[in-house]
Amino acid sequence: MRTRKLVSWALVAAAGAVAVAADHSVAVTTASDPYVVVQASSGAFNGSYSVPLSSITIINEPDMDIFFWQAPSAVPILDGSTVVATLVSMTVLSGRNTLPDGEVRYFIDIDYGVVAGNGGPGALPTTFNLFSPTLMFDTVLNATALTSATFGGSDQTSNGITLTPSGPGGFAYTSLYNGGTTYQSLFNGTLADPNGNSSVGTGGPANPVWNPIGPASSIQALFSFTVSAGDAAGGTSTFAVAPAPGAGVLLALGGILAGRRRR
Ligand SMILES: [Ca+2]
Repeated sequence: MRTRKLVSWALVAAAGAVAVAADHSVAVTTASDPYVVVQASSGAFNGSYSVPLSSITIINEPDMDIFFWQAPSAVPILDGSTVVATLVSMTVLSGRNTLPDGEVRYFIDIDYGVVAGNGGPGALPTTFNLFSPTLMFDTVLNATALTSATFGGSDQTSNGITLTPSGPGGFAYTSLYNGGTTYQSLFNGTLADPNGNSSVGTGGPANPVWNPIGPASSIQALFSFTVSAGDAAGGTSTFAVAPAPGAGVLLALGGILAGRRRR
């Protein structure tokens, strides 16, 4: 108990940014800096909003590492003094959690809403890129992963709405691991409704399952899409990685007792 407390204090002292070298008795989880990046572009205007790691809530405990940021209010995304778009709301929760049975999970949860700029005289659409942090951790040798997400929008200008995916491969949502390998891409169809004050939306997959991905040491998620001028869009997602049952748990906990307790 005493040793674990000391290690935990060492993590806090390192501000959660630098891994404590070569002590594999405790899992070390870190998040990239900046923690969140939101980009918006419309016509000739490009804006970006970044959340530095120093401004988020970080909790390091033996059983968990939590990284949390929530937009305190609507945030304008600016190009100089021009408002390109608005980040209406956003919450990004990530980290390491230990379930009651001792299983360790790494996860990134995202929840956000945006409104496209009105586009000026040409009423141009706005393209958004929302990047989660990269969450880094001690390698899980036999990892499994799961993604679930929703994506949609609503017309705010009484002339219908169009949501066009614009991420890698033409998808609106992508979950990545190990620095760039795609785990899952979701939402590759344009969502549109020509009617005023209409809403469009989709979710997927309907029944997410854990799939084996081999060794994993980092995860990230991103949304990329284009919204018709002045309209709203939003989404939610969960991306989780856990050891395959009966395999990685021993490595994660560094002891065989936990394995014997598994039913
Ligand atoms: Ca519209």
